[in-house]
Amino acid sequence: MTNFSSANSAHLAAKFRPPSVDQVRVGGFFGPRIETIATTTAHTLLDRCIAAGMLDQVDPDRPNPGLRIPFQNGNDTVSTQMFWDSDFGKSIEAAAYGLLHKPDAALEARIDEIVDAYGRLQDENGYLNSWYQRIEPGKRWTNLRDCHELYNAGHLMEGAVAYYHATGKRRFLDIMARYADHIASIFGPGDGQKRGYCGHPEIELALVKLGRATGERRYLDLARFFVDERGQRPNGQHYYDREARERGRDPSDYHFATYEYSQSHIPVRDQRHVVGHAVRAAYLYSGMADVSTEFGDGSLKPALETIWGHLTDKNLYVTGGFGPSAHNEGLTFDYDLPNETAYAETCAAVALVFWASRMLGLGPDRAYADVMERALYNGALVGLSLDGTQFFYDNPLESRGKHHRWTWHRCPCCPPNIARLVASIGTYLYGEAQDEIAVHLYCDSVAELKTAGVAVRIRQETAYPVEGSVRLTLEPEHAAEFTLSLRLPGWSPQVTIRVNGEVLDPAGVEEKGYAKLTRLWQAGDHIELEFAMPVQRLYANAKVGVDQGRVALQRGPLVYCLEGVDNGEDLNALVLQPQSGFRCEVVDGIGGLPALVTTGWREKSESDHLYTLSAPQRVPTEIRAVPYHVWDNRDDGEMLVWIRAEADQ
Ligand code: FUB
Ligand code: ZN
Repeated sequence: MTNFSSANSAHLAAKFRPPSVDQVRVGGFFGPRIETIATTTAHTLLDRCIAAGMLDQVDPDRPNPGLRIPFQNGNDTVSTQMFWDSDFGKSIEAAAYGLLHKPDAALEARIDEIVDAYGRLQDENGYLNSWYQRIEPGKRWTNLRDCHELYNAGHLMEGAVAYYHATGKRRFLDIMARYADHIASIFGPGDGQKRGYCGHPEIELALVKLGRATGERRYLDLARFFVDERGQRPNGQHYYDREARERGRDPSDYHFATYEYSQSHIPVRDQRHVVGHAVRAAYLYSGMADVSTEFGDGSLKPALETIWGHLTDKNLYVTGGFGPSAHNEGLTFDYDLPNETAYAETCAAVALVFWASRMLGLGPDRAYADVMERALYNGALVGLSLDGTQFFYDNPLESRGKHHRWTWHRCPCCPPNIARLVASIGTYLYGEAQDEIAVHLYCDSVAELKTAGVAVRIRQETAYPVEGSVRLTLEPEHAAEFTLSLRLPGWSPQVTIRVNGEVLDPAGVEEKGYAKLTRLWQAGDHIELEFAMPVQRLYANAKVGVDQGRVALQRGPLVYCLEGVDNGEDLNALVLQPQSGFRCEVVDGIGGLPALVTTGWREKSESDHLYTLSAPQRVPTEIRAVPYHVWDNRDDGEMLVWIRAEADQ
């Protein structure tokens, strides 16, 4: 067993850290979703991972499955994958959060079996990767650019930390700490060490989690090494060029043509644009933000803040998804936000939640929390069906009726990613600092936090996001002075704050979109927040050609869409009237959220001719919108986010 100093030891000085998942008990809107993950999705993920052959690949005592090439036998699900360890890692992580919500001995036993297989697979020296140990032995650390070796390690580390927090069992954590120590012996600035880093960022943020869970600074140092080294040219040579030559390959023979694909084209501190593969990008920026927080390293901030602006001002879908192109699963050019062909991978929106939450490590700032909430409730959550068994990979904002969730995929990255995010949502609600607690998201919940040396229980009572009222009750173990920072969502045009019944002027206490309340807090103190939650019409910048003449509907954090099941066919024949109001309506099968109903027009052509000299006639009709993330949970049909709208005069 590895010896660790005490967890959260003082030398890991950071500003705001998220609470661990076990500190926040979540009910309300996310409660039933977590329950579904705990009781259904967690088992489904393990079932499907194992059915795909992952345990055969990992377990050294099972027959070696060997290299199975996708499509060779006409079935693209029959393939071994070099990133399978990551899918197992994420599935274990999701299941671990499920265990925190609801103990399940059978689920725990299944995880133990997988952990045991990894334990038996692990090399004497600590190395652990089922692909390079069983499928392609002899090729370790030869192709960091393409082969996910450190990415896999990162996801297994995250799974190990989650499982440790959920069960207190050390085995998986010890296995992964040993592997991290081995990685630290291979990679670094020392003589004979490799100055490489993964083509798919992930290990950086995972090492920070491992460092926080174990209290070991060396894991943070390794995370910082990988961040610092990315895109450098030691001795005038990019690491990926060098390793390609060492493999006997021409570095210019690269499918994605540019190292922008993996955000390793230039050193990270020099980067100013969001580029390349979307998930890689947001994972990298998450790691950079973590390193910046943990080391108090302000030199990463200009890059992080400018890249953030470039994403959110020019490249983000209204759903919080990003990366329009299937070719590179990522970015193309500014304002390129096609709707029907949007790739907007579920993992990218999940990763944006990770990144935004880590930007909050530097201090409460609504610019990040608002985007975190947008990505969470829309572009990410859409990836998981209400029954917890079906998953979206790509997320168009318009469909002619043929786009549906699938059961499994030969690249099953999204299902465990959205499941682990939702099941761990409690950690995204808060930030804890030395003398401040930040409330970033609202959801009915009870949190056991700590600040100013005092344990503080915070109870949130709310029907958010159905309604905009939230009541928070504080129970510090004894009276203590600290700051409570409450996010005032940017979408709300009117906010009321009452502390112990007394109304406060939000403008008098607001800083970067948070109400900062500093006082001697006593048990029973309560705060009531009222966020006006009108239905809002959002317009896209004129440079987004495809959205002109159209609006997206939003109420609170939820972006809405039209579905064929409510509105019939030809959703593009529907037009919203200017000024017409909306009423909320209960509709079955959309997770208890309100549908929005208004009066609009349906356009009808006079004849069946393709072109005529007269415009289609407009007939009044009812238009019903439902939250985007619940679409495709009922009957098949069209879907549309950007709705044609007659402009206000
Ligand atoms: O490569 C691993 C994962 O699979 C990526 O994060 C996703 O974009 C998908 O390509
Ligand atoms: Zn994915």
